[in-house]
Amino acid sequence: QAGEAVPAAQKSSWTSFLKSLAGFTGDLSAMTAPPFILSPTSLTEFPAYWCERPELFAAIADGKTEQARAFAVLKWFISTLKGQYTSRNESMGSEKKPLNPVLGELFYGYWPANAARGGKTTLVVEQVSHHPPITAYRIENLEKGVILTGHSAQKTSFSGGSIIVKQVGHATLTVSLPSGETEEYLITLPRLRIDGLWYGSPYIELAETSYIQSSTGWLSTIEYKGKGYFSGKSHTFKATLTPPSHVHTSPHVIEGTWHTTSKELHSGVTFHDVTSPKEEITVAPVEQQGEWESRKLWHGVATGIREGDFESAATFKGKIENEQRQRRRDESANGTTWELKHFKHIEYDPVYERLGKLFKANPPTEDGYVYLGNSPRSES
Ligand code: CLR
Repeated sequence: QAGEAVPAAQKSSWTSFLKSLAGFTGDLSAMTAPPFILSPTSLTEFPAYWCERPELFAAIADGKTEQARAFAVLKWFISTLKGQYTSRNESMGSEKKPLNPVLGELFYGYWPANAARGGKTTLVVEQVSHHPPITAYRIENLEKGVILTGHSAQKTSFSGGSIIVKQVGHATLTVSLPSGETEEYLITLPRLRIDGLWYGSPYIELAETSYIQSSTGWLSTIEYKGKGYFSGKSHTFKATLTPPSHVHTSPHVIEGTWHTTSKELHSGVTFHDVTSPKEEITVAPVEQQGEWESRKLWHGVATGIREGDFESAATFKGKIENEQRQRRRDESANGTTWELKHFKHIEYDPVYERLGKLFKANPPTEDGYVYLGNSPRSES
């Protein structure tokens, strides 16, 4: 039934939200939505999903051959999808509308070192643009020599009752080998469809194809299907890891559902299994955070949302927005621009250009963000 999951008092505001979506293209994050669908978490926290199984991230460095490392990268990537795309359903009952980060917003955290994964793994996130929203991130396990750098933006449209989200941006992963050489991987991102809107309980389905291209020539092609497609099950994928032309081994073919398990087609051996708990990132307590850190910055708003005090949430949100507007006005009056802390924008990402050619990436070039370092507040 329509609006089944919507609180009675918010049904009409949900309906008008859905109506305003029809024919809409662009930046969904700036749209006003009814309170029941608001999440207290900012989008700057989302890059943490890349590393909630830090041992799989670290294990990439343990691969003894080009093939073994490409295989490990694919396994780590597939194992992040459950967290990336279903965790709000698990923690809050449905997909929700995240807080729209402000320019310069930061999110820092880490996963502690242990024997299984070697060194500490750190995350640095910065909101590098507000209009349109773009989030840049860096994840490092320096002891293992595995580094992920990426940026994330979305283009949304509305079609057939669903929100279609094209992910703009990409990630690059580098592995420093004992030989001193560096292996690179270009990671592209799947398309999202947000279904269940009519009922007021949105959830994500992945669609189309994404790629992981290694500088060694190994290529993973990952196809996503939902209910009603090849297996009929939701969250289905098929990944094919193909060797470079000079290597004469047969490709690995993997099938399964990304939120549970998958198998290698020919051997029947389990490929990935995310039914065990993941490990959330460790973040400094709000009292110890700086002004620009996400949980500190949004604390008032998040508390309001969590406690159902939407008036107070709106007041705090209004303060943040006014302050932002004033900053932008001051900058244009002074002829200055906001300076990023950890990243520098580049028109063309050389890794994207070089590796994208190998599988005819579309688009053929993309911009990127180079990590500048400038370590955050140190955590121990
Ligand atoms: C951000 C990058 C992450 C993966 C990811 C997961 C969920 C996506 C999010 C990205 C972008 C913003 C998003 C969200 C789901 C819903 C939300 C598309 C791609 C939109 C802005 C809000 C929709 C509002 C309805 C739920 C009402 O690695």
